Amino acid sequence: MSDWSEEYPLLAARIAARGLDPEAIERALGAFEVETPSWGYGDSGTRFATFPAPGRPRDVYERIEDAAEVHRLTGAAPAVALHFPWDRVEDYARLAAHIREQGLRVGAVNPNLFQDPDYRLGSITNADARIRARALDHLRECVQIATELGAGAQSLWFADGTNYPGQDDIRARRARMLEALQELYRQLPAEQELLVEYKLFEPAFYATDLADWGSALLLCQQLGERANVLIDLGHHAQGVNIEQIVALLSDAGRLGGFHFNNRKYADDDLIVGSVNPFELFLIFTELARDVGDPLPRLTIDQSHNVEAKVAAMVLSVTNLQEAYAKALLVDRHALSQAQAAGDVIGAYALLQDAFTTDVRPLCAKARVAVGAAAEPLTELQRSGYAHRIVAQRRG
Ligand code: PSV
Ligand code: MN
Repeated sequence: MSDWSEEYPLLAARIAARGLDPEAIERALGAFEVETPSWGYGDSGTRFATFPAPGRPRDVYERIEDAAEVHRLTGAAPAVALHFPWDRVEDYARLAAHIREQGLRVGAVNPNLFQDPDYRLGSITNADARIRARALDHLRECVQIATELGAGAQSLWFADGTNYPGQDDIRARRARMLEALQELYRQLPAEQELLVEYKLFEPAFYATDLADWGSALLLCQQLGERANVLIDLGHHAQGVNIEQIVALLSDAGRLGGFHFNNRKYADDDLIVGSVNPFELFLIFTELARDVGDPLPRLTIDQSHNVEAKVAAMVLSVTNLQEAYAKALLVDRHALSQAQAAGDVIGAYALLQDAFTTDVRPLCAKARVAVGAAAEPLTELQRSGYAHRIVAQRRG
């Protein structure tokens, strides 16, 4: 991008000509926040290989430092989502202090019920009461950790499901899940909410116990008001209209959170906005129908297998800022008029006009206003952070 400050006045005039307020949009952009995931900074891979990345963080403390660097550059990533036991430490007061000292806060706490050998046939849905009790204990432990860290949400995803027809009773599994989560909900402190994430398949290949938004919503309704649905972009069948799910859940007051990533085939966990930026834009047009609309808890949920991890996270955050900015540029008044008049092409053209606007000068201005970098990726390269961590994090 050439100098954003030269390009900005033209863009602002164009925005004002649509009857929108460029300053209000800039303020909304300045307030935009997304949580980055501690697990997105560490090594990850496929079932074929994990390639160790030079400079990768060796523990949660270094993962937090990378998250702080992403926030320093983008001004939009002030919270870090944690995953347990991956981020388990002896002393949570010390971890909380480190997070604060790095200028961050704790995002959602994510229990992990998908790796222990005990969970081969499920965690809270397992037919074995001993294993169910163990899974519930871990959920309770995460509530305790969240309390110690001052986190406001438990973000739940269950790998539970069956691989073959007849393997287990679908209804009994559902009843076991409900029983465990009702117990957890009863013990949940008032300042914490439950986010319930669904996923079509993987690792279960026949019937995932929470496979879609309907299953998750029914469960949340049975649990109570502080249980809401979390949408992950990689967790649907091909072609599912995710912005429509956003609209339905938002209208029902049941959209609790969002996991951003991008996919081409399944749960690919690629950099958000890298494959299908138009879909991301349409999702934001439903997340924010007006400038200043409150957004649900937004989190990046990606695994960076071959790309540089801090750079990948920075790019993910700026892609989100740009998608949000474009959504705020939709001329809603003209859109309603076109819709009322049955003007199919006119309505679509309004969306296309917002989507094709180069919002980079606007995002740069909003970032600079909050003390972040005009061009975060360039600044990351210039700062030498990537080289420093390679030198520091040996062994
Ligand atoms: C599962 O695929 C998921 O989307 C859940 O959110 C997990 O917590 C996360 O990925 C990390 O494995
Ligand atoms: Mn997810």
